[in-house]
Amino acid sequence: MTQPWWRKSVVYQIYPKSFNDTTGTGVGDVNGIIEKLDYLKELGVDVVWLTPIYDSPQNDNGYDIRDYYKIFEPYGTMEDVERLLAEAHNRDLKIIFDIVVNHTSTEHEWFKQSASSKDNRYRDFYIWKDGKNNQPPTNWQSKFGGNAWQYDETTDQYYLHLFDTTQADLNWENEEVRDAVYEMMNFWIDKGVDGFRLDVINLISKDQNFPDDDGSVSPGDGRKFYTDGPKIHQYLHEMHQRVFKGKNLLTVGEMSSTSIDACIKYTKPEREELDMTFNFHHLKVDYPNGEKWTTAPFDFLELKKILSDWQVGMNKGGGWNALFWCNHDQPRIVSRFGDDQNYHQESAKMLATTIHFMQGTPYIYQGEEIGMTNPKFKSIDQYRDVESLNMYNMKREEGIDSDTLLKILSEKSRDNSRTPMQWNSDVNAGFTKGTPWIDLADNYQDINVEQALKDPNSIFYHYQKLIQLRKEYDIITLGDYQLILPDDQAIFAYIREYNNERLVVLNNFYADTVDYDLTKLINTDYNQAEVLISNYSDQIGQAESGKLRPYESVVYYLT
Ligand code: TEU
Repeated sequence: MTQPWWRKSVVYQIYPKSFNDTTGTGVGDVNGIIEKLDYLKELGVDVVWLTPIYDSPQNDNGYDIRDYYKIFEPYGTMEDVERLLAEAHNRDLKIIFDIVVNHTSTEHEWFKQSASSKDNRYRDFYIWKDGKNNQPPTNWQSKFGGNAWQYDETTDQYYLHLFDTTQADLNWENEEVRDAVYEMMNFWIDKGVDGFRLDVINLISKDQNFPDDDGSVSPGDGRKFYTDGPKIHQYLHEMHQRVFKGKNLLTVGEMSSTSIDACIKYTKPEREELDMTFNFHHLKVDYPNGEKWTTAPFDFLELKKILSDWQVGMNKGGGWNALFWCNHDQPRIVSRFGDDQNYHQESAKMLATTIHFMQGTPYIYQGEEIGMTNPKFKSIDQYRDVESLNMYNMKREEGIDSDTLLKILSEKSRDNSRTPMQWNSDVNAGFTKGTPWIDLADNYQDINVEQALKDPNSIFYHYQKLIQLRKEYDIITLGDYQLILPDDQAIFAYIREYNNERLVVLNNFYADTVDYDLTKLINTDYNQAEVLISNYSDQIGQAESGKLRPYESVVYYLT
């Protein structure tokens, strides 16, 4: 069966600031990415996603764009980017850009104009409202803490910012905004960019009544008035017509608090919106009662249920998932759902197998392929992330002690994934010859790329094999998915089925050994069971029933 190329692809996410510094500034750069393209080829990925590299004051590390047509100076020049595209294409690698169009930096020229007076021609590029009795227009909360409206004296009105106060929401109701966005996206396609990751794209259409939130979810939550909002499908379809159509791109929407039904609509090919979506429900299983800023063990049964519901639901509705454990906003998965001390290799490989045998397009976040861990920062001075610092300051004001907060941050902060890429055991892990913009994890002597490439049993080669298997076996892309043992407290087991082939994927998520019996599990006949991949070197070719040792993972191919 022929399918779009991106259905059999694997994407590698680069956070340029922390990837590879060639100039000694302490932040990574575009030439640093070019230097590592052969490494990415060796891993076997097809596509590279770069988080924003545009000119930006960096209050949110580039998600606050000042100029969509300029490169952030420390990262390099437009010529460097052109060379990156050419070098990638020479190696048959595609590059997708991160497009942030829910908001811009308040330093963007549009915003400066817009804020300058009520009758400026850019006034309606953003969302301005009068206050209510000297209070903000609504009680909606910003995702980075505090009310989502910022008062601006110049014109005596408030502007909306769902994120930081320096990230002002664009007004998508305004046709001129949409035109300007499509024009900018086409500029990058003309440069040779192969697609886009669209930042919080399901938040662009706001309920134009701007009601207060009644607090049914949490005080001033507000999400129901802009998540998957009234005109979202109309806007994405329009974007498809004006930007994507007929260009063979990869488009992936980052969807905040979305639903399966909405994501089917976003990704069903005939609707002409996007190719695939990220959702985050499976990464909230360690947020008890929806609260991120606390420490809690993860709910394993819930994790299985959520991932499985999305597998079955999206397949049934004709949609397509982006599969991932890690990105620049999430703690490292081996520290989170694995064991980064006693079973580092085993659990990192097991987690990789769990997600890579699902239906969808897998994403690997830089360093995940060598099992990079949370850095376990001890001091607030080590943190850089605006969300973490806001949270820390707000909770300190509420009277929570610093040790408690530091413990929470060491598990939940976005900076956990933003520490420099660990290339080798030299100074600063080979990331920079200068002073890194953020501290490294101090385990880089043991966990680094050079080491991983030397060891045939490394996590790196496990990922490499998973990527190869996806290319060889159509069942991984096309097979139906069924969760088995839904109530088992330790094993995440599922079956994929396509024509007369079956895959049985068994993963032990804990450190105790558990028994299983393959014949009982699948409850049908088969002639042959072959082990396709496992994470214990003595597992290959073993019998069909047995034990799963700590964090053991094994995949059977049955015919
Ligand atoms: O993130 C959107 C988002 O909602 C989160 O994953 C966010 O980090 C989380 O809500 C915080 O608890 C995207 C980007 O990936 C993130 O880096 C940006 O900060 C954010 O949008 C704003 O552009």
